[in-house]
Amino acid sequence: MSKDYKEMWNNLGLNLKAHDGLLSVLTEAYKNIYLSQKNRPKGMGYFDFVVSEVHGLRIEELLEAKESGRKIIGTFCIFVPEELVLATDAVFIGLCSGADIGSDEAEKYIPKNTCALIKSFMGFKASGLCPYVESTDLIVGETTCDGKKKAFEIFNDITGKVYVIEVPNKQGETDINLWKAEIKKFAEKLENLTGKKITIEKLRAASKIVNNKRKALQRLSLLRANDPSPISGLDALLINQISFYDDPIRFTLKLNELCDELDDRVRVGIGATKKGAKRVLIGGSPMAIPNWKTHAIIEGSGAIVVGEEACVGERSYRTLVDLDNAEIEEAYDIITNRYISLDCACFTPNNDRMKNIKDMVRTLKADGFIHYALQFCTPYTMESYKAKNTIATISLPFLKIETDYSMEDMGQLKTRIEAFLEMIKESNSKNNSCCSCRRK
Ligand code: BJ8
Repeated sequence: MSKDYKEMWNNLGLNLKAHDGLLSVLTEAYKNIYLSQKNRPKGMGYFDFVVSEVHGLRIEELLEAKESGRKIIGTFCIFVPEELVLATDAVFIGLCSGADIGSDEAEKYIPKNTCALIKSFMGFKASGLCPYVESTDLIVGETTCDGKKKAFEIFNDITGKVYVIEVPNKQGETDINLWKAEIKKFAEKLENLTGKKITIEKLRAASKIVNNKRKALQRLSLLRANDPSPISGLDALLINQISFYDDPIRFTLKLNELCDELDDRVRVGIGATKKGAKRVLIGGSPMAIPNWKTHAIIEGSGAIVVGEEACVGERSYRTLVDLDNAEIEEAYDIITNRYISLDCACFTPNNDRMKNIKDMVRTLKADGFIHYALQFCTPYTMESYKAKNTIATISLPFLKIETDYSMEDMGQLKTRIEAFLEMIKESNSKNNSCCSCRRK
């Protein structure tokens, strides 16, 4: 950290002792997992800095924004339209939910057998460890899964600032109508909170900012299709995680600068691993910061993660919102359609996800697919069945893992992942090292 932020944290009501403990664990983990990587692109320096200031400078920026009259909107899900938030000149922030923190405290409110993501955000708040939650003016929840739906009721009891949007379970006409009404209700909520009217001009400007961020993330994603990939999966995952809480304009600029450097690396053949390293696509439950566990095991075993078929990944930036020629009512339709077309496992059926998995395998030239689900995450653990069948149609090695944020199963996961990488090796040699047939 560039300076002492104790006074700021104290004013936010954090538990300073526990918070110091959290920061020292995170700093150590970051050193071991990230800074120990060899031959990282220079442009990662910016993202290392952002991580080092995650509870410092960025919080200071949010408090300054509040001071100047802007509102801070916290979210946990990519169904919350960032465009609407920015159109009211508010700040959009993804909240902490990726660490095994305060589980004992969280279990005073929610059952033990709850997914790690929900437990984490309850634990962060209940233990006084999240300066983001304390900085927000509004926290937006959603009805995507039963766990979140019920947890947000309790979260509102604790924080008093949760607003829940209803996400339909299907994607038919009646669901689209319901979703559009929800989007408009949310827009009204934002207008009332900020005192700023959402006009078409403001929406267009906001969607440009968000689209530019998504385009930069798409550019990063495509660069990983190269062999060797010019960036590690760990670094790419980190960038995706940071995209949820950094200033979007600055983030886009820095990411495009990094992609320029990655273009150069591709031109001269510099990669994060040697050419020919086994390429893994991972998909399923979101990996919120600082959940780096599975990537660390895969890359520590000599393979490379070439894509995340997840919300912290492709699902968040796959599609854009084009409002250039739209008037206000049509703009709401475009936003409605864009978000209800997300291929989250909360939908039934969710066939688009299967098609998207195959597309990602092909585009990123993956040698194997790991389906990753958090324990007790019913939508993704259930959907692993369909994902497995989908992957079987292209004869690609498949591995299903269920885990949480603790380190207890590290050894077991490592053994299973190493066996999976062996399976890829055998499968590749059986196919005369030519697996391009699978990627069609
Ligand atoms: S759009 S994946 S961010 S809902 S991991 S809390 S689903 S039990 S996070 Fe999600 Fe939005 Fe969908 Fe993405 Fe429930 Fe599963 Fe926990 Fe989850």
